[in-house]
Amino acid sequence: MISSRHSLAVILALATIVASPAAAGDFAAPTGEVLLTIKGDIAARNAGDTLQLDQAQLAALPQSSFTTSTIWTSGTPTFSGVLLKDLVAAIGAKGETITLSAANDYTIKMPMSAVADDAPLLAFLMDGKPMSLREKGPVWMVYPYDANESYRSEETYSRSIWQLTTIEFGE
Ligand SMILES: Nc1nc2c(c(=O)[nH]1)N[C@H]1C(S)=C(S)[C@@H](COP(=O)(O)O)O[C@H]1N2
Ligand SMILES: [Mo]
Repeated sequence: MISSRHSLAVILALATIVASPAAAGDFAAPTGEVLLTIKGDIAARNAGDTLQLDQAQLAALPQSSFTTSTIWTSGTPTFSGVLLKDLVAAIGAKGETITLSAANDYTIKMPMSAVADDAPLLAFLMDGKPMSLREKGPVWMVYPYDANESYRSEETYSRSIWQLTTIEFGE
């Protein structure tokens, strides 16, 4: 028979385990093609100082999607993937500045403060399908341009980096 004091201790211990967020760092090595490499001030790593993510690992993070026209596509595609804010939370990323780089050497910097609740989205599906390099994939950072006039700005267009390969968190 467990004493009530012991039961309380067990309950408190279990409650502590349940309340702790999943430890950042819980990422196995990618088994598929690496779509994103993340560097800098991050708590989760699986390849030296960096975190490499394949599509299955991106799909295992919290998923979001929105439907919007863009100045680069026709119609109103639905983009699905991981909100940058959810990636930041999942991997314990910190720092003032985010530097994003593409396969074609295009690079942009944005402040961490520009990571909003609704955008940007690291999209890896358009209308439910992976995007080829020609279609600006495999990862395209997009905004819900139709939903908010402030997203139809040159600053946001310049941040809409396609063929995104690398994200670095830092000063
Ligand atoms: N990978 C990649 N993404 C990019 C760019 C680029 O050159 N390469 N140009 C950016 C800039 S500065 C803007 S304004 C828009 C340009 O879109 P446009 O080439 O259709 O004018 O995409 C952004 N995303
Ligand atoms: Mo631009």
